[in-house]
Amino acid sequence: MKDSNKLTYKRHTVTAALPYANGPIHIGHLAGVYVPADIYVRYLRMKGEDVIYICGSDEHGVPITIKARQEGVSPQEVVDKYHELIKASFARFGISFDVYSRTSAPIHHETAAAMFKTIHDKGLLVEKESAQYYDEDSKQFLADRYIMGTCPHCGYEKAYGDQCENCGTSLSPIELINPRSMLSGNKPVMKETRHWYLPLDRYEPMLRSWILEGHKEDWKPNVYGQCKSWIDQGLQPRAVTRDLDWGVKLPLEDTEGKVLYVWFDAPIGYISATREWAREKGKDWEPYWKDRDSKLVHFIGKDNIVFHCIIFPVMLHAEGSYILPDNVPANEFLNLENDKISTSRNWAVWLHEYLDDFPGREDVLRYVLCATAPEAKDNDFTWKDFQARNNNELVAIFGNFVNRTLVLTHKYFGGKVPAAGELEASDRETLDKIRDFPGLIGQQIEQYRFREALAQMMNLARLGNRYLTEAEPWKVFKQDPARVETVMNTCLQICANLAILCEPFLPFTAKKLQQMLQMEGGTWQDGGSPNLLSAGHAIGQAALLFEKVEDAQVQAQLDKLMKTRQENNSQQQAEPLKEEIRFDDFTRVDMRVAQIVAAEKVPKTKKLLKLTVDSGLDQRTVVSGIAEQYRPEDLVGKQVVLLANLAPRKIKGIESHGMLLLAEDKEGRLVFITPEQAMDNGSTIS
Ligand code: B3M
Ligand code: ZN
Repeated sequence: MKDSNKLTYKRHTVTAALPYANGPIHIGHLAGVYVPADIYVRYLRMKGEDVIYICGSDEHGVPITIKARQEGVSPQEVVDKYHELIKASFARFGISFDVYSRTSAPIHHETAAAMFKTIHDKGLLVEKESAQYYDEDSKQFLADRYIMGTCPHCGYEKAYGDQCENCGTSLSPIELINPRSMLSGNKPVMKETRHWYLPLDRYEPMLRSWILEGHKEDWKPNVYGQCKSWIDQGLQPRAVTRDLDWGVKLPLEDTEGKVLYVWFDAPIGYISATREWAREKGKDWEPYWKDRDSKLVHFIGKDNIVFHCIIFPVMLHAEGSYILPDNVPANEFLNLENDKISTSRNWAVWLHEYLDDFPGREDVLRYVLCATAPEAKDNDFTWKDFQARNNNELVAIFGNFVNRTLVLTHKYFGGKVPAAGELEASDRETLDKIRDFPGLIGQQIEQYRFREALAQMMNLARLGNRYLTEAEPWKVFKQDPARVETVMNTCLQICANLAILCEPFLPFTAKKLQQMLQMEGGTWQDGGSPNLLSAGHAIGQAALLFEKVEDAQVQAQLDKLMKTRQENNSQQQAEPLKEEIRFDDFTRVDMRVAQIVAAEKVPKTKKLLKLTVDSGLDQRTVVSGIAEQYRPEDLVGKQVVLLANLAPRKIKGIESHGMLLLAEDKEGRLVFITPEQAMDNGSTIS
């Protein structure tokens, strides 16, 4: 099972998560998925590897039908609009997909239906009748998201059929009190319907040996950890069909009104996109998916891990003729100015807007997103940091070195590369170091450590900058022009190396620099050579590679965000005041300073944490719906406010003794109320 340490592959199949075609691309998507994947494939191509980079729009699923309903247009109109916008902005940004397809394409419907049929005909799906909610007015079964009702756990009246957004509990529609259809507003009725399930439980041994034993070392800890917890919790059969009229129709008799579940069809989109590419290029798609010498890598965000590590591999394995992914380098999330990126709150930097606001500066964003990529933990994008990285790193180091080198070459040698004379120790040392860079950078890229790889690339520019500053050709030229010939030759070789080795990260810059040096782009193996430009070669004019980002530009972006924040706030009125109470009503409430001493996630819920708190009176268990805002490990030691005399109640089978106080805004952001200074646990609050 263990293919992961294999050193040579014949070809690489690299996929990037298919974005939902219900909104534009933002920096969170880019930093998490598309920029790292693009660096990876550009590097492989430069090494001469056979690689395809696959993506496309994910155009099915309930969020798209809901959006269409809200806007009063058809789902096809929704996806047409965003597919074009997304595709164009990726292209402008230099994301070098070999194909950008879409799941509403006929080739995808055909591929997905065939995959389902094969698995079905092998008898590997389980068919089950069950009662589900049906809206008699609109004559359709209701997706979980189309049913609203009162949460049985917290009493929130606008809970969805799959989850209560208030307390975070995952729900099934039948648990809702007072269910109503979001299509008609009526009470839905229960009606029998037939669905097909992928029995994930039967694949547990295969998943254990493939992932838990086979990929312990090479998968990222966040990815491995999530897989392990899913498998350890016990896998359940998963319905892979839905009663819906938007999606891939089932290729079976008598299944009118049924489509494939969006998470069944979407990953097959990678395969259909490959087929589309092969058809256009006159190639064979199958080796990329079926040959054991092909290395399949999925770039995704952390919320997609289970689908790419468990469900899709089980589908591929069940079908029988496919390889499984070699790695799934999932990233964590990027925040913006200390706040979660959110499409609905418009809290984002949208790619198409950035490209309009900063023309010709694609690489600056690529650089900053790679340098701050949330590889191991969530990270924050700020415009100040964007400016600082541009001005202090790209301009001051990379750009400055290249510019000084080109200007001096024109000044002293009429724009011709001077020949290197006798080498001094410092020259030799520098040239020796250059040789190591392709290996150093490549090694990091191959291990999906793109931040480190980028830092290494910048070290090459730093090396050049330092060498030039120390050699001081401007002081030496008068007495010893021959020495300056050697120095400038070395600097030019470093520039030429940068023009090659920066390409995966900064493709536009690489092009520009190659033009300035009048050189052809090289292969990765050409990098490291101290002889990329031969003596006498004429270089072009020096132009600035990077320009400063001015305060006013940063301010304009911050103003834009400020405006969004104000708009969001003005749309929100504060909750109305509750009825008046008397002082002794209040004194019956016993609140204490307490401290969290242990925290863990409640299995199978998205939002719940099980906390052990020291109340000063006892140690007790409190279940709290904060798992999306806080990581368990960050909470231990925190002092909080405990509502201590609340009657115990059972949440997800765990008895919760009291409640922790949090402030919540209209957007559902939650923050703890904490004592302003450390206090003894058990201190009273009044
Ligand atoms: N469209 C979800 C997402 O964008 C989904 C990815 C599909 S990958 C096959 O998070
Ligand atoms: Zn609830």
